[in-house]
Amino acid sequence: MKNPEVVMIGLGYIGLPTAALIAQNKVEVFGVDINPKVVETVNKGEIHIVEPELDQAVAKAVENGFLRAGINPVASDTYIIVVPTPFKGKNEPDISFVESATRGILPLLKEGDLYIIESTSPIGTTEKMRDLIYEARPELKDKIYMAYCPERVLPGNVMYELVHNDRVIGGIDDESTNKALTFYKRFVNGELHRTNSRTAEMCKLVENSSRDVQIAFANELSLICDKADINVWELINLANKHPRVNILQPGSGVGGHCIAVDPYFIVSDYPMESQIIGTARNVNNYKSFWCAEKIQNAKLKFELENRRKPKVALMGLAFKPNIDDLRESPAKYIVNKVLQNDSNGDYFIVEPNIEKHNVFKLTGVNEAAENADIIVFLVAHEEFKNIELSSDKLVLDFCGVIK
Ligand code: SAJ
Repeated sequence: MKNPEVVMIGLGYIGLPTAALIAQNKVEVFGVDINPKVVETVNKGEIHIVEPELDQAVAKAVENGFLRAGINPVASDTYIIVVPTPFKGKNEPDISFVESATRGILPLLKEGDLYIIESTSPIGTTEKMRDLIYEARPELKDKIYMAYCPERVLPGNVMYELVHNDRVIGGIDDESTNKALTFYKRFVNGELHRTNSRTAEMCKLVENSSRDVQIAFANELSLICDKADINVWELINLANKHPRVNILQPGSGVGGHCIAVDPYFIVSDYPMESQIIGTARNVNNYKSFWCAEKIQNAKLKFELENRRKPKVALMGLAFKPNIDDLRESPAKYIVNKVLQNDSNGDYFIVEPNIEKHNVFKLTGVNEAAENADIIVFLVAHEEFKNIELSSDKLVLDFCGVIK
């Protein structure tokens, strides 16, 4: 069998859509994943993650013979590393998956190959991998091209954004940057911006940290306004009428696998210098804890006033509005915390974007809203915006559903 033009290592939320996009352009891609189930699913032309339009893209690419998958890498001209970079210990980035993916292709590398890392990585990772490769294969020194090229796609809109977003491309030298740029030009319509690998690594971390800091500002305002008896939604709306002010929205915390995670890559390596970035993480984490406390207090108050326990509707489990993704979700954290403290309570748990959950018994939106005494909005899903609420209900709106 002919060698594929591209080997994609890691078939997750970014690797699989990227592999499908490249294959759609009639370029042969071989996807690699350590999970045999993922490999089997992809080879059947099916997908193991939720992302609009990805199912058709993978089905077509596999049917047309441009995408196949395996457990071990095969020889190619371009290798793209899109594996997870989790944490070890206390918020310390763990690049061992990037390292083992790199070691896996060491024997396959040859002069002229292009090696790209897309995984979110601490500063200096690409240079570390360059040193690792040169040490094991000294004859390849300065003879392969290496670059860091982060993605910046929004879950739920990945297939569109992969093509249309601008990208930052940072090589270990100018030739590498040029080679990577020529490669991405074949699939990306957005502008491609040249830099070095360290700046590209930092750029990815800074984009998400910047959003985290801005959300922390909004969340901090929500705590202050709660004490000061000011409607934070009205306040932000009014402040944003200023031509140079653009405050984001407070919520029940910050979730997902990017914004709540990437700032720690900076904080862990530059703890003294990253005071604001670290504090923003703490503020956003504290916001979820504060919401759980607010719910407890509202329940106790209701019980004292009515001499019975309230029925509580907990509205939303996803990590942000209008998606079904519960990973790293502040809403789910709050629901768990509330239930932990009161396992005999009467709760309706609502998540309109999923049908069934293996831990939580789910209730429909209207049924919960009609029967609960206290209604807590944890996620601003569209389905919640038109609920008719009778005036006897106590509402805790942490994400501006009612405003
Ligand atoms: N959130 C707020 N208030 C806001 C906006 C968001 O509380 O005003 C919360 C959301 O509810 C959610 C969290 O922040 O819990 C993150 O949601 P998000 O929509 O801001 O971002 P993600 O995590 O879905 O995707 C981000 C994006 N990064 C930026 O917008 C800078 C995306 O472009 C990145 O590609 C992605 O992270 C990633 O993979 O790094």
